[in-house]
Amino acid sequence: MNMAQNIAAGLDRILTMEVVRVTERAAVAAARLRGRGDEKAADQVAVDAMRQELNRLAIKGTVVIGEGERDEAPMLYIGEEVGTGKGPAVDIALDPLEGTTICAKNLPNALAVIAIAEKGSLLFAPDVYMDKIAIGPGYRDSLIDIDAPPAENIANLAKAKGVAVPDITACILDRPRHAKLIDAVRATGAAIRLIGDGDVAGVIHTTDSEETGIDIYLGTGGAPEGVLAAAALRCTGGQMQGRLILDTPEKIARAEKMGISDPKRVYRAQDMARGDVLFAATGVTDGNLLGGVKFGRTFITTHTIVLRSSSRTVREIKARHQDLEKF
Ligand code: VTB
Repeated sequence: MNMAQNIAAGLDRILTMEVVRVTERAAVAAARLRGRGDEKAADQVAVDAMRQELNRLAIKGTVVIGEGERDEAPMLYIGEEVGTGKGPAVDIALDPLEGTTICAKNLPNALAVIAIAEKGSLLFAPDVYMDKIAIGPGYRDSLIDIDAPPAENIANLAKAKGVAVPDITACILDRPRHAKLIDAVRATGAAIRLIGDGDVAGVIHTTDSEETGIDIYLGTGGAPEGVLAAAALRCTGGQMQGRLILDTPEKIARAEKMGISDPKRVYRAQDMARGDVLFAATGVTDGNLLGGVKFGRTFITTHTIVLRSSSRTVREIKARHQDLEKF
């Protein structure tokens, strides 16, 4: 396939390199406010920085997963047009600071995240909870089932991985709503890594279990974070299932307005992020997969992964920024 055909077939390849700046910049801005106990301020600077950089990209972008509805979020709201307007028409899902509390406490795995996909190919998810289950690549299709008991999923995974159940580690958000789930997983003998926030990272961590020690992600988190994680998994090859939790008539109506007619539908990663997808995440705080931003005397270091679904390329970019003025 030549370059022109490649572009016609999906996203512009050049974007893969360009998008890095967007998450790098947001991460550096947020990192300056690590450990200050001010979640809002950290989020705000990340949003400003991401938006500025995003508006330099040669795309005709529409934010589909962003900071919120137009009336509640002045910037990077759902529906906002971003980019220079000259370039491919794309959908964008973003979270300039995934894990605002993590950043405010300077704990592991806060990220600046973005996914770019062909127009109309990202799930337009309402800001409700989503039940999620995810594992990494290399397993047969449908090894996991969101409707099966956790013990069954964990036993199937252990068997497929060729290890004993106690050698499996599940990542779960530390929330009272997960008490039963946590008990059920512990009853199997498997280990749990409880995380305070940041389930985009939690899901992504399943894709490199050797490095992160996480084999499976279980539990409910934000639906927008589910779409972002699905975009990453489309590129790395893991499996994910998600179901929106639409437990009130108001939420069902909200979802309907966004085009969701079956409130009980189970979405796989490929249903949440279709077609060609680009995904980038830069570490804000040190984490299992990505190092956090480091402020040196003469340069700033950032660590980013950039993924693309059509080629399944995983790029890690460690950048040394010597022109400190730009931040
Ligand atoms: C998760 C997590 C986010 O929200 O999606 C979580 O990834 C779910 O909501 O970092 P609750 O906090 O209500 O459980 C965050 O923690 C914050 O957006």
